[in-house]
Amino acid sequence: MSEPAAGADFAAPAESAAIRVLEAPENAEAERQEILRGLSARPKRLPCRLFYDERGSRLFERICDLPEYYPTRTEHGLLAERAGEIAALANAGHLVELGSGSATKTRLLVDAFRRLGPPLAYTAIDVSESSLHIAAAALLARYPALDVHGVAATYETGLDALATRATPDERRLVLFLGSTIGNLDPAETSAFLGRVRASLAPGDGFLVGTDLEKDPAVIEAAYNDAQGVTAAFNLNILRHVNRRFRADFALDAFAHVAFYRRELRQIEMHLESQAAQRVTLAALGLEIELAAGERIETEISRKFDLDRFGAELARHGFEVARQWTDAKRWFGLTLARAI
Ligand code: AVI
Repeated sequence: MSEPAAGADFAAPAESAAIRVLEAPENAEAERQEILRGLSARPKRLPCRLFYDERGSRLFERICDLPEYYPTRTEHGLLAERAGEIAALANAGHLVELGSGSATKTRLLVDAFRRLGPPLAYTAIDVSESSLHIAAAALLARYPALDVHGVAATYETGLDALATRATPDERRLVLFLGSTIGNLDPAETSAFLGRVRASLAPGDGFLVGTDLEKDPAVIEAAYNDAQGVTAAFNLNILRHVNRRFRADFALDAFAHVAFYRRELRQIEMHLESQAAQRVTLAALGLEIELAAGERIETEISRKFDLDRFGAELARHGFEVARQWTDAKRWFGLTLARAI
């Protein structure tokens, strides 16, 4: 299929994607239990997906453009260089993206797959329905004929829903970019990889972006930016919890802390209580006490070694087709195939 003229593409109507919302009522109760357990544990913790309300998603977009935050631009550079090779190796007719993706990164891949010729379908799975609409509109504005779908669900529910296929011989490529896999701990990673593999047929592909181990000073700077955007992003989780669970966290009573732990190969973000305080989460019937200096863990972001990551994929029923990295070896892309 040849590239349509850019002018004609942008003139087309944008909103015709099929967006399905998969209700999973058990998720709401599971989330309440998770927050109750996390805030009653030692150390206290909150799940990092609570960063992403509307304000948090906008702050994350700003993080991606910060001079210190190298992962987004490094992965983008790699995709720009390698998209053609990825498309040829994966030879897929359906791209399934976990997360609704930044239109620019997704477009690099869609362009490369369309250059190969066969018609292409694109499905994004994301808990945020509004993010799906934004991503779908951006893609359809550029590719009016693209078969675009969205599934508003957790990755697990969405992958399970896509497991049965309308066209059984169509090859899929699942995209998991941005090193979001680093936000899962080792047990979660293992369960997640098993779930992805179970949703694929032999020969289907899995493209994963991973931030790589490097000088901790570079990593720490990326999570402690000079403009304080990451600090605002971290603190925003409390604003979100206040709204969702009728809580009374005072944002100015906490400070952003981020540091690299070499032994675990991960950077961690925490919120440090600036005084002894008591917080109520009325919707959960929970009251917690924090000592001065006590921290709430909000995120881990693991950093990878490509060989070890390939071995982990092999343990979950994949073979590595190819891996790419940038000149500084700061970020990696792995294309794996289900066996
Ligand atoms: C989404 N995720 C891969 C980001 C990361 O780097 O772990 C989230 C983030 N946290 C602070 N800055 C960016």
